Order: sequence, then C-alpha cells, then structure tokens
Amino acid sequence: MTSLFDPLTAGALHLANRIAMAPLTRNRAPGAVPNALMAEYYTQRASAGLIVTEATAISPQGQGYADVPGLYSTEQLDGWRRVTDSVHKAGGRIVVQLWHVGRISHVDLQPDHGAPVAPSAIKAKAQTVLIRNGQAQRVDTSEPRALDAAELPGIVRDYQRAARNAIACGFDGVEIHGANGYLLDQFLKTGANQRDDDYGGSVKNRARLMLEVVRAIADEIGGDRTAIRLSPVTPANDIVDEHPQQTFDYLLHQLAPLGLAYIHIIVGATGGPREVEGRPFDYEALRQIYRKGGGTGAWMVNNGFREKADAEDALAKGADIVAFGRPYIANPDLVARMRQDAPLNKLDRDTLYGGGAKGYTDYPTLSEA
Ligand code: 8OZ
Repeated sequence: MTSLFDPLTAGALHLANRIAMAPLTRNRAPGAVPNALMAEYYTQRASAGLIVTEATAISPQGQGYADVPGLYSTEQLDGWRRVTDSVHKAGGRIVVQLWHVGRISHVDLQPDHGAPVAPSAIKAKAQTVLIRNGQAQRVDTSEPRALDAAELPGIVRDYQRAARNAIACGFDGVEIHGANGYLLDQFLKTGANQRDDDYGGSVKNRARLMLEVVRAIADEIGGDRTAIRLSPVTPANDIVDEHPQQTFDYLLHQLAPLGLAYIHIIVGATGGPREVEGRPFDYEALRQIYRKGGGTGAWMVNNGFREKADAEDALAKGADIVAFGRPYIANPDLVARMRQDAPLNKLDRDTLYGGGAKGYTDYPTLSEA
C-alpha cells in the first residue's frame, strides 16, 4: 500500500513524500511584497513533500485582497527569491500559486480605482478584505465590468510573465489557481459567464481562457513544472455551474495531453464538507478521463484532511498526493507528527488573516512543545 511518506515524482518535481502544504491566504504581505516573516513561515514547513504558496497575484488587476503578495514587480521577485532560497536550503520544494481574482475584488484594490474585471458584468454575492485605518475589514466585492475579448490576450500574457518570473526567482514550478470562483473559474462556469463570444456559451468556449493560460504557461516553463487547482462544485465566492460533470470532464480531457506536473482537486465545498448538497460529482470518473486521455500528472486531493488514516484512504482510492490546509497552519512539522502519530496543535482562528508572527510563525514543533 502507498504511504504518505513514500516519495513521488510529479513532472519535474521530486517530492520526498506525498504530503503537500495547500495554498493558504494569510494576508501578511503589506504592499503585496513577500517579506522575511513569510520566508520564515514557509521554511518552517519545508519538510512537506511540496509547498504550494498562498495565492499570488499575477498583475495589479489580479489583486483582490489586502496584503496578499504579487509576482510582477522587482521588489516582489526579490522577496520571493529569499523565500525560495531559504526553503531550498532547508530541503523543501515550493511552487507558487498564480492568481487573478476577476470579480472578487474591490475598487480600492484596483488600478486607478477601476471596476474589477469579469467574464460578464454580474456581481458576486461575496466579500473581500480591505485594511482601513490599520484594521482588516470585510467588505462586499464591487460591481465588475465585463472584459472585452481584446483584453484577454493581455491577461494570458500576464499569466505567462508571472510563470517566467516564478522560475526566475527560484520556484520549482507554478500552480495555476483555477478554483474557488476566481477569474478562470468564473469563465469556466455558467453562473458567472453569460458571454456570447468565443469565450462563453458552450463548454468549449467557457474553458477556452483557462486552457489558453495553461498552454501559454506550459510553453513558457514546461508542462512538467505547471499544475492547476480546480474545484468542480465549490460554492465559494458565489460560483456555480449548471453541469459541472460535463464541464470538468471536457476540461480534464483537454488537460490530459499537456504533460502537467499535477492536477489539484478541491473535493466539495472549499473549507467545508466534501459532499455539497444538490451538487453531486463523480471525482473517480474525472480522474479516469484524465488518465484515459494520457494524463500522467500526479493527482492531488484536498479539503478537510486531518487524520492520517483519512489521507491514506484517499491514496488507496487513487490519489497520489494529499494537500493539507488548516493542519499546516498550526503544525510546521506536520510530516513528523503524522509519521509519529503525534497529536496536532490546535488552530487559532483569530490569527488566520493579517497580523504578524502570532498565529503564523509561533506554532511549536513537537520538540519545542
Ligand atoms: C481565503 C481568503 C482569501 C482568499 C481561495 C485564495 O479561496 C483564496 C482565499 C481564501 O482560493
């Protein structure tokens, strides 16, 4: 039986084990620039088989939250280079999650206070976080404007440039954020996309932007350093698709021949139950379609995994890697704890988003506890 502690090669990524640190937004990058505290946080977690960074904006337009990092300015690249150097010195592997939020943003976070961009001018019933007078504050997302088709090649180039930047500053690869109701997921799903051009309507059209982005990045840095995160049925950020099985079956069939490093699937509702009422989904069928299409990437699953037995059950059912989110916030040495069947630290929910070292770099390892 495959164990969580068996090594794995996923494309060009050589992982010491099958435990991944899931991407986790922590809002500790003032000015959108990665800093020394972030380097310490990721380095503490370097024993993960793979670290996926927090979602990282590919452009100023792709920003949607206060104090999340970017990957487009020299300062940001310098900051990330210190993170990747430090993680690599500690023996870790790290990919950066590439993010464009689309309509999940606020005019205060957009260039020239413009409207956030989206496939269609449909406002999400969703909130984002601003910092006002030094305080993190939840606010409704702003009314978006529909992107002109002529703007889309520029967005694809922004993704491609971010991927090039990622490799230039030492990342082992990139994970495209195709999940959770952000730009690419908005194009993909019927609930946010009412376009009548080549980017809306049929599944093929709705998947077009996402596939253009994946291909552009794979061309730039190699498919074997490129991965994507998907969430077929999550209701996160007010997203929904009328026929998710059909949509994702098509998408995975198209992704299969691209030689990607891994496919990262959020099972169910992000941060919630793995079964979503009224949104049944056959994940096993999805994986079969990917494999039958020649997909050789690792299959990473995520959402609510905490117990070792639960994660090893996912491996027994065909997953190759399990990504842990909240357990990784509270347990920098999660791999050692799982190996030893040691208890996990308790998560402090008050320090998830924003702030400093408290609830970020001060969770003890087993030997410190
Ligand atoms: C929590 C808070 C803000 C953003 C996601 C990037 O859901 C996020 C996110 C999560 O993918």
